[in-house]
Amino acid sequence: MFNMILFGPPGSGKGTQSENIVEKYGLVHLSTGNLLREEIANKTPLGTEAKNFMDKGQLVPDEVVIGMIDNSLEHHKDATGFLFDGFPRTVAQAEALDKLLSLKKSEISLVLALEVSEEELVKRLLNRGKTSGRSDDTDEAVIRKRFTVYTNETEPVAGHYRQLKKFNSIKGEGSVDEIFGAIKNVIDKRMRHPII
Ligand code: B4P
Repeated sequence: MFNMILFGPPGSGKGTQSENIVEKYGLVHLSTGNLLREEIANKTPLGTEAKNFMDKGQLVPDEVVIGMIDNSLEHHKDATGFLFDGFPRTVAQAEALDKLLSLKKSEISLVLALEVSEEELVKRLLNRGKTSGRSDDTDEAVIRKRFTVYTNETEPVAGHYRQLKKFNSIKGEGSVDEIFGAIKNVIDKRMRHPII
């Protein structure tokens, strides 16, 4: 199996590039953000709870997102690999993911981070907020709060995978095609030289 994590701050292009990666490499796309927004759209109790956190720019509790990922892995037993987008966002989520995969005799093959400056991120998210209807993208204070949460809770996940020698990063600014070209180089290299 080839399992990768697309990593980076809110608005760095994870959702955008995930579409390209999934199409080219046939991985199953698991985006916790999309799964949570589906729960909200379906007005489930989980969605109602999650919306309270998301609208404030906070993370949804670990046990909620870990449970969602566990269910999704079970639903795709025949997958040849997974692309995790926006997950894990805390070290506890990363440890839980490593455990879930090891139960399936698998592991993370690659973590790839997209690096984008904060000013560019704010511009992209406010721009998306104009058309997406996403309530977490319309208020600059909420966007800035998401960056603080990212620095405090999510950045340490990079250290977790750096220690395991699985962490790589590329510049996430430029055209979508240019960035996808750089992503393909890293993935192809890792597929040729897996970490054993
Ligand atoms: P997510 O849905 O993961 O969203 P995101 O981080 O805001 O955005 P993403 O990075 O995917 O956006 P993209 O760059 O594609 O999370 C939303 C919320 O859900 C979180 O704040 C949290 O509350 C909750 N949540 C999700 N997962 C969780 C977890 N594991 N644990 C706890 N809580 C969780 O797109 C951004 C914009 O940039 C788009 O408009 C796009 O068109 C544009 N763009 C992309 N690439 C570009 C480029 N190269 N140049 C210019 N613009 C570009």
